[in-house]
Amino acid sequence: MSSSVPDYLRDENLTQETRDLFSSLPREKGWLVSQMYQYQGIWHTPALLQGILNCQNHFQAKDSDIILVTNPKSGTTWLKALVFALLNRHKFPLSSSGDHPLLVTNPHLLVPFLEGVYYESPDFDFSELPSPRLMNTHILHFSLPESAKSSACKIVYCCRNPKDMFVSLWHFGKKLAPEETADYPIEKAVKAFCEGKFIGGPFWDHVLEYWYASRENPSKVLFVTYEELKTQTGAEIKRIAEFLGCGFTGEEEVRGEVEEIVKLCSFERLSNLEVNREGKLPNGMETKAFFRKGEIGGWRDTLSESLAEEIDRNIEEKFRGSGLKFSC
Ligand code: PAP
Repeated sequence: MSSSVPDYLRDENLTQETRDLFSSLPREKGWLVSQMYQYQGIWHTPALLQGILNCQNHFQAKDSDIILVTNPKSGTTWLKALVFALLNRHKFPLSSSGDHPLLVTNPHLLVPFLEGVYYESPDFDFSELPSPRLMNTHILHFSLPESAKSSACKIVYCCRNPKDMFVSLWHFGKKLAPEETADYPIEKAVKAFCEGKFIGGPFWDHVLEYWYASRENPSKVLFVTYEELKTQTGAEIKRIAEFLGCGFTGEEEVRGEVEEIVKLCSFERLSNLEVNREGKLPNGMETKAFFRKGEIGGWRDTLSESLAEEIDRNIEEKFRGSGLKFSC
């Protein structure tokens, strides 16, 4: 793989136990990675699977924890920024936002990615994080560490319409690993996505598990969408704050705190910061890779009508009867 490929797409640092487990798992040659493995129903890169196993074995959730969950490319970076800003609005006031951490630090460095950290530093001490601990993951609900399910910790799940998510991942992969993805036609990738044999897939299992969990236990799991975040950002920030038990006071609203968070975390603001244009994460990934278009319906310039219809048909079938609809 080329040197720009982040650690979590490699297959180094795997324990012997994990290599043994791999031999019993279904495997496929995937887009972007030479091998993906299916574990607890989801297709993973070897490194992220190692991270998930470490996380399942070692992570102990606390009642006060907040875990942000997404499918890759569904709004992770944005959600991290929004929730970081709202939780820390007293510590880092928004009005004097000239020195706000989000202006000088990429959101991924402010909110640790559980399986990524557990892959890169298996001994990382999460107990050192300030309370409430704010973390993110792509782990399926079923596969979350037991304590994350049994404790009172809060989960905010953000879902994005599958065509935009797929297209975002497609471009991300091409940027990250141009040589490895060059000969892989998009038709084949759409087919794999619709069969569920795509990194992080099946898409529908991931989304539906959290969708049903949010309906069964609305005080534990909050379900938000990228599209609603985009069209009514302020209202969604308030909804997330209420859910997390740190709703805005009337005075804060009058002072315009919600609007300050909307502005600070907007695509335009974050994507133009030096740290997000020129920066790199410790694993070598360029921070600009997390900011592309930030639009609803941006899939139109990448997917042909027939590929879009193929995804639509598949999604319609998988989500039928769930009560969850994708509008674009
Ligand atoms: P990750 O799961 O790998 O961390 P994630 O942040 O979910 O990635 O996805 C990046 C997408 O979010 C990009 O979408 P696009 O490819 O369709 O453009 C990126 O542009 C978008 N994004 C990043 N920050 C923001 C933001 N502040 N507002 C809206 N969209 C954003």
